[in-house]
Amino acid sequence: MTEPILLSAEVAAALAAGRAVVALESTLITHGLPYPANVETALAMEAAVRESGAVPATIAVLGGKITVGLARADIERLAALPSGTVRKCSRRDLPIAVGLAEDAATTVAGTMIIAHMAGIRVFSTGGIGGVHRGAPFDVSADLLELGRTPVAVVCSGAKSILDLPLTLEVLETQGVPILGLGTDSLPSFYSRSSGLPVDVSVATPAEAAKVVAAARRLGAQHGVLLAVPVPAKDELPTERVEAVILQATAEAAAQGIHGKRVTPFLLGRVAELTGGESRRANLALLINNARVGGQLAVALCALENAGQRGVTARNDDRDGSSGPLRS
Ligand code: PSU
Ligand code: MN
Repeated sequence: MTEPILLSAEVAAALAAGRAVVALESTLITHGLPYPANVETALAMEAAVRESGAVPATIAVLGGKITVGLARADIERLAALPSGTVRKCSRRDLPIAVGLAEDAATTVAGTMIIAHMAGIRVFSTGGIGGVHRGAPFDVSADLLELGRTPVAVVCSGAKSILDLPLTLEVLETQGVPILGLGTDSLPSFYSRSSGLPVDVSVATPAEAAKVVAAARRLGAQHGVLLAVPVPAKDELPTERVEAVILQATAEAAAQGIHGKRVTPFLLGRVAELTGGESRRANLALLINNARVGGQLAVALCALENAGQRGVTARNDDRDGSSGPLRS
């Protein structure tokens, strides 16, 4: 007995035909961005995936049903719900949301789990969770999920609300390769570089696809991270962001905010304190990551379809019995 998944007709058809599909998360809609920027961004990300030739699959739990490929009306409904009324759904929340027939928005971890259940190999988002500054036991379940679920996650690193050096240590322990698209350095969300190294720089999404395909051939049970810097024209200066983050982190501590509320609180405060500037960078990188995710998914399909033809051809040669001219 396994939990059924509701797939949209378009996503079901794409998966059945072996075409490229990119998963998108829903926590950024309910807890990451304010209304109406959240709806606009979610729809713009779907459009960017399509422009790359892939099919978008925004994921959430709706009335307890695991849903892959939200309709526009579903996205609009989730986006307009008052913040705090939708469960933020990471790994431990999934049985609660499904068992109690709730609406829930999936985090990076929650989205990876469902994408993998549905057979989707690529997922695009903005920033992953990490290890919190000054609270090294507050390790996002996203990092552990990357260590246990084979989905490629396209992101702009993690926000520097987090302790990025410790975040990299946990990813190393979890066995997660980190690829930088056109960069040697881990991006820090609003800024193109954190100064910390990635494992390897790849020139194109197609080169990243070679690593993702190899991980699959190796039977890897872990994810791969493709880190993509925010487009240069939309970058925010590191110093500007840092001052705001220190203030927001201090406020969270003073107000006794903890657990799953920490990240949404910090995201909200940083957005308030940097105003429109941070929003522009945020939207630009989300849409760019959706486009890159589409390119990665398309390249992965091309590689693996070519690989399958290669295997068939060799088998044909060996048994010498097939091929149109031989019958
Ligand atoms: N970072 C962002 N924007 C977000 C999130 C993180 O810049 O919207 C969301 C993602 O859904 C991520 C989650 O999976 O927050 C991490 O929450 P936590 O730190 O509680 O694990
Ligand atoms: Mn946490």
